[in-house]
Amino acid sequence: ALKGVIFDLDGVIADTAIVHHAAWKKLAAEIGLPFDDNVGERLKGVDRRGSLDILLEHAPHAYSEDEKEALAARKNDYYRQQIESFGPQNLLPGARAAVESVRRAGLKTALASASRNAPLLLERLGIADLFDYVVDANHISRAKPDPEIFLAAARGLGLAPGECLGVEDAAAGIASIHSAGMRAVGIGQAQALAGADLLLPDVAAFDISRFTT
Ligand code: G16
Ligand code: MG
Repeated sequence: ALKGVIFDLDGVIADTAIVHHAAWKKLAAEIGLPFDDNVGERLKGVDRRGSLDILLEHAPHAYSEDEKEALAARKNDYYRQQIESFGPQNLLPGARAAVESVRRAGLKTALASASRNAPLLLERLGIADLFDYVVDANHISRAKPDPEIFLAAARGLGLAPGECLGVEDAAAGIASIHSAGMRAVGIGQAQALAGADLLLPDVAAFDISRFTT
């Protein structure tokens, strides 16, 4: 039976997918690289360095390690500037209610975020106490689509992967959930989420009774 739900943060709970997107787009323009929605979609859920590598796929020349470090730091500065002013108003509509409904149904809740900024965001959004366990990029060594982060979340909840459900807005996240041996709920319209077991337009449409009855 289902005993826990593991939520992604950016794009599921927090309205930050658009902020990451804008920061990468700004960086791409500055260094003269193409950036369209297709690239934007591929970056979702992928960690900072992995995202940069995708962005640089079409770069006309190679970048040194130091240059890559600097570019990743620059993108993070743009992102941080935006979330500096974040508060509970930046939760996605229905996000708090969705997590609370899971708790009320007697299930455990965890957060699995590829972001190193997750602790700051959780604090700003005022939702840290909604989760029984939190795993972010600071705790793991292999990024989504590797299953490590969702497996760590299940372990933290004291549950078997098969007892958990993952909720994600990114293709890399759905892949991570599935390789962890969990069922996946996709949030959004993207073609890239077609592999999800259930696809919902937004987190407000998440209804835990669909899985418990
Ligand atoms: C998020 C975003 C990604 C972002 C990644 C790393 O993951 O979806 O777009 O690149 O975190 O973020 P940072 O640069 O803040 O460490 P998630 O898993 O919460 O969707
Ligand atoms: Mg996400």
